[in-house]
Amino acid sequence: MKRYRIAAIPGDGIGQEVIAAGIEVLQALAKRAGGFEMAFDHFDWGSEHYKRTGAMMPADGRERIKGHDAIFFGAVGSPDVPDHVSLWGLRLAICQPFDQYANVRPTRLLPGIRGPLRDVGPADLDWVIVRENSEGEYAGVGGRVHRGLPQEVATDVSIMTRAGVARIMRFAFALARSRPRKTLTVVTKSNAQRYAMVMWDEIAAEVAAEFPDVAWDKMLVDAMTMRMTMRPASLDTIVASNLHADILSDLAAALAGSLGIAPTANLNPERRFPSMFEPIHGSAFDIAGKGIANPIGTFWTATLMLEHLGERPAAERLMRAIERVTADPALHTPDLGGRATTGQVTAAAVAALAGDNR
Ligand code: GGG
Repeated sequence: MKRYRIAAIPGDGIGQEVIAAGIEVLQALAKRAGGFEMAFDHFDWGSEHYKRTGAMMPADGRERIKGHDAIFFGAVGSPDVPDHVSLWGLRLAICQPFDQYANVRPTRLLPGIRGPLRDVGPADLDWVIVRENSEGEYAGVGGRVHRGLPQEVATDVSIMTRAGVARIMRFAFALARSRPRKTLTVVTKSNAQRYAMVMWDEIAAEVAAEFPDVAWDKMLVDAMTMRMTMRPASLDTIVASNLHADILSDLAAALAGSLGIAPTANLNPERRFPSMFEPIHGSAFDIAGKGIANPIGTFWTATLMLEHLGERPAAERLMRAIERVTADPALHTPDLGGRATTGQVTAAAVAALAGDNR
């Protein structure tokens, strides 16, 4: 019997509710699927920890989770802590030192969910966005001088390295190759950003030569928003810089019905460090504590974690349960226009797992 040790970091707001739901479903799945167990170690890091101690996580935080098989993360962000403090103090403080450079964001129209696009069905919207997750606009390079004075200067410098761009391109081309359509769209802004983004394009073309069986094209990020909306079926795998992909994946989630269903994996593909799995959504303080957060994004995220752990049949089993639940509009939470609670959706997922005899 395999036993996985998972570090659970629910974080802020609805992160608490969806991670509890995710653990309940994963434990039910492990029991149903057999062959593996999951042991969760709980870490109370986040904005409350910051208010108590002055840090989002302890100084030895990464040391305490670096031996785990995976990290199951909720959300970060609180109305009474500046967003840049909470984001850099927790999510990015894990992603960047653990070199989780490939952020993978699948988007599909799940059964029973209608997106806002007219005449667009599940066959027309089936994407994976690959977000460069270690540098670019999130390099953390910059500063402020002469604070508060009329001559104040502030910079955020986007850093792109040949090594960083080449590895995310290789990852994205390989992922595109593994999907039936073998198609990759490289998002850029090299008309306006004439140094790093031009290098980004050049490296894309160089890496493309290693993948002659993958068809690829290039889109300016502004035009990409239009293509995603007007011609979704023309897209399959997409690779973009840290910031561009962050924005595009919110659009993708909205086009697939709700941010509440969107999953993500922060991968260290070489497995030198644990990878981290989280729903795309943030802490959503407006609905925190009301019991109406959509746990589907976390359940889908759990399938990505299972795939990473090598438990593909269990991941497929969980995905079938998710699709059974979303197919029933009575089990839609308010973000999907329904009235179901987090608890009802979770119970339905557990029941769907129990009833799956495959
Ligand atoms: N679960 C994802 C999450 O908590 N995101 C918070 C956030 O503000 N993210 C911004 C970013 O990562 O760029």
